[in-house]
Amino acid sequence: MSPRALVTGVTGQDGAYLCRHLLDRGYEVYGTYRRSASRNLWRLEELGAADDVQLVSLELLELTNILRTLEMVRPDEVYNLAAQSFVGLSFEQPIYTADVNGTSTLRILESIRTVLPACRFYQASTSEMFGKVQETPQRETTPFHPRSPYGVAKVSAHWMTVNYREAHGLFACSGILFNHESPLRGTEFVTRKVTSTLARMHASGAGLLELGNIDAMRDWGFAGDYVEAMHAMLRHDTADDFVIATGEAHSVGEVVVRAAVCLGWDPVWEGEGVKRRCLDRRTGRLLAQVNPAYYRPAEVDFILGDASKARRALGWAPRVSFEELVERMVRADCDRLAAGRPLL
Ligand code: NAP
Ligand code: G4F
Repeated sequence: MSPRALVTGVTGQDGAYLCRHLLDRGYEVYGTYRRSASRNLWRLEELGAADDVQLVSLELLELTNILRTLEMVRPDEVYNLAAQSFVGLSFEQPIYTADVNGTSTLRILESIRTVLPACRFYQASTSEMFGKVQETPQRETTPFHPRSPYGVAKVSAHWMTVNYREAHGLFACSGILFNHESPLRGTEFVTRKVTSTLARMHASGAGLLELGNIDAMRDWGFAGDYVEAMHAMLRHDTADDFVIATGEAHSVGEVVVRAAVCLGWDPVWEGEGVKRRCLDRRTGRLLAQVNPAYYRPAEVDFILGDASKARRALGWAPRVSFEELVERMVRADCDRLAAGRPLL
């Protein structure tokens, strides 16, 4: 019989890539989405997975909904990817974020313990838990110091996952993933904001990219590589926690430069502080500028992961480089525009 997976947050970036990965390995995949006026399956469609995933309506805030879903699907593996995943919004909606990202993980763990204790569980944890970093690079043993309500909620979910493993013997893993991007990334996240805005500016000859902290450094990888690590964690012989990262960090400003080069511009950042601007050297065209409105109340300045435990235990390593990742995202946005498709 095919193994059966339940993936929460199937309309999101990672949900789509993970479904594709599991389907390709013979899984029967159930994907949860939350009901809305219009279904949002474009990512699954782009990966050719929309017709093969069995869709289940699930609201993470509703415990009875989680219990009924587990009883109905009876999965071998649960991947909890659903979350309010935008760090910036968590400063405006801290209580909602704590409930969805923190307490909902507890709802799922308690439901698994009650209904299906043999089921394996993956929690989508994050490098945001390291926040104001206590050592560099960050590894599984690095103490947490989250810098946003998002990060705090994810720390709570991480420790609940560890606790249900230690207290109740659940096969529960926490994947501490550093930023991972793709052509399916939401346009509110900085990499895709850059590639979609610059692609539109390139096609139309007008517009301007406005950003917040362009000095923030992230360890950026490709989402398609990272979902392989999620699956490997649940197929490992023991439940454990793993950092997943590339081990290479780049600034937001570098993302802009790389994307602009892919579009044929010759970009250079000039100026100081909030007056910084990125120009095309050849034409003098203003491509990007800093707008303090995009600054966050507390920032994660520099994160860099050490994934050597995952490399050793799971045989996992990233394949797509930073340069190739940005190029793929720019190309995908240009192709969408050329085909008259919206940049969602
Ligand atoms: P994403 O694209 O924003 O997807 C989030 C998913 O969660 C969407 O399907 C969303 O549904 C769903 N969701 C949100 N609130 C919900 C609720 N109350 N009930 C049910 N579903 C809900 O995020 P992602 O980039 O794929 O990330 C997947 C997970 O990994 C998240 O937990 C995120 O925090 C974590 N993570 C991401 C990264 C990264 O760099 N991408 C790194 C570390 C950890 P709608 O489509 O209806 O909004
Ligand atoms: O792309 P971001 O919004 O991602 P952030 O905050 O690192 O969070 C993402 O990665 C986490 C893993 O570490 C995930 F857990 C989380 O769910 C999400 O997927 O911002 C990246 C950096 C930040 O320092 C931000 O201040 O870019 C900076 N930035 C500068 N200007 C901007 C902008 N971010 C956004 N979204 N928009 C800007 O205009």
